[in-house]
Amino acid sequence: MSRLNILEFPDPRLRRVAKPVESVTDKERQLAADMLETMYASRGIGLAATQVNEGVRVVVMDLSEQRNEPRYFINPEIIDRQGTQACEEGCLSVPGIYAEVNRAERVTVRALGLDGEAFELEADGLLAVCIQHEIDHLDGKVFVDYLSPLKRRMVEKRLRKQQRLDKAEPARA
Ligand code: K1U
Ligand code: ZN
Repeated sequence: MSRLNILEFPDPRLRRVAKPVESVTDKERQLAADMLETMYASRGIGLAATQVNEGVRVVVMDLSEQRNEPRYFINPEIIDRQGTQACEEGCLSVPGIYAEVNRAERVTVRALGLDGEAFELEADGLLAVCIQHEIDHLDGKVFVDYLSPLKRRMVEKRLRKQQRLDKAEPARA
């Protein structure tokens, strides 16, 4: 397994719409394993292939406390949504920024697993939020798109400053 580089907002590559996987092969399984390692190393609960500059519809997640219940979604689609909820979101591509976003409260997602078999999952709470957040990534959307223009400009300014500081003094490994 290897750790992948996570693109950071406002990188234009985060705006690309990912292509469906035609058939699930070892290539997709290897990508999913590398994405999972990257997500765990970054202390995230989800990661979409777009964020690691791979243009395919692959998502990994793990919301368990022990970080031992990985979930894989290939070609995920929301087939039903109900209610609304406001949830504080973060994003590994927008480091250090958290903001409340309105999402559906409950969703039903249809996807393929790593074995290529279709499955459906009903989700609510943080799992529902995370699924919607990750599918947005596959469609080239980032959670800051839901913020007001003023808040979004503030986020962009803060990130530009942080990126300048990181360039001047890269974090030691
Ligand atoms: O897609 C990503 O960038 C991963 C993102 C997923 C996510 C978290 C929270 C709400 C929606 C989507 C993260 O993992 S951010 C880091 C994190 O672990 C976290 C942040 C806020 C609440 C819970 C977890
Ligand atoms: Zn994200």
